[in-house]
Amino acid sequence: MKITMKTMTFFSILTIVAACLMATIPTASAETTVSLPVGSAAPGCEETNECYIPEEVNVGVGEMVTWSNDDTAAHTVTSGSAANGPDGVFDSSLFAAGTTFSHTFEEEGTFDYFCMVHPWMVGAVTVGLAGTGNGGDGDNGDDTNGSGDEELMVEIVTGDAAQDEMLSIDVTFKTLDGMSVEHVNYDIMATQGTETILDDKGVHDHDGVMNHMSVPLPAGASDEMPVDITVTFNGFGVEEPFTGPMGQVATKQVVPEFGTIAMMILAVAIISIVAVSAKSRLSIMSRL
Ligand SMILES: [Cu+2]
Repeated sequence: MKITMKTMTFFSILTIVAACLMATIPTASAETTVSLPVGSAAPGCEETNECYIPEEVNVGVGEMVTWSNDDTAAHTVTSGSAANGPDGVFDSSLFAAGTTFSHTFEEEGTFDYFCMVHPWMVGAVTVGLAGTGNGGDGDNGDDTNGSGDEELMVEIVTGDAAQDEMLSIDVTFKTLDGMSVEHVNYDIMATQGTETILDDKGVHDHDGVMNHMSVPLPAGASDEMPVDITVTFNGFGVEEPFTGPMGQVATKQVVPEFGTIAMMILAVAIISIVAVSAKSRLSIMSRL
């Protein structure tokens, strides 16, 4: 009988040890990798849901996801959405081509994410066995923006983007009818490769037209070293709280080509018009 008791105690301890091992081993070893493929810095990958591959992954609580930047441009993996902005759950900030970013998910839920520089890049991580039952509802909340009638256009015009010269960036806000707007608040960031060349936060623009100058460019803008400009709209008003659609992001990529066409493009500057709307998703039109 005593032997049995000892045996039972022994097995209870074994069971506890085994339970601990089972609880920790899968957590430590599970890893999911998502690729940021070549070309995702240009719009188009969203048409086949291949800006992050795979676009959606499912992991257990405590598991890690690693994003591998297999592109030639820097990107971010930022929780939230382009429409509503970062939600603060995780953020890689800019990470360079050929590097990785990892995040361990400790809570159940569905976590949408996007690239701050290229907001057409979107993906989602669902955490927990219950999977789709928890967290995100798959609706990124256009309905929470309330005043869906305000439509704004951001015109981003850049000057010559040569090495060691400052890049001039004119930002003009207008309505879709071309009417000027007042008291616009926004953040503007520009990057080239891994370098941040302009980062102005909390800009207040009382007549809707503003010029920004970057630091001297590390390199002339090219296909390999494009300049990415991101404008995040923070609402209308002179004092907080600001009103109107907030957190919308407009982006422009400056890639002057060298050659005959490039000379013309550089001479007239490159104009890109991005419609920012609370109702519709970002639509991007280019105009030379
Ligand atoms: Cu990106």
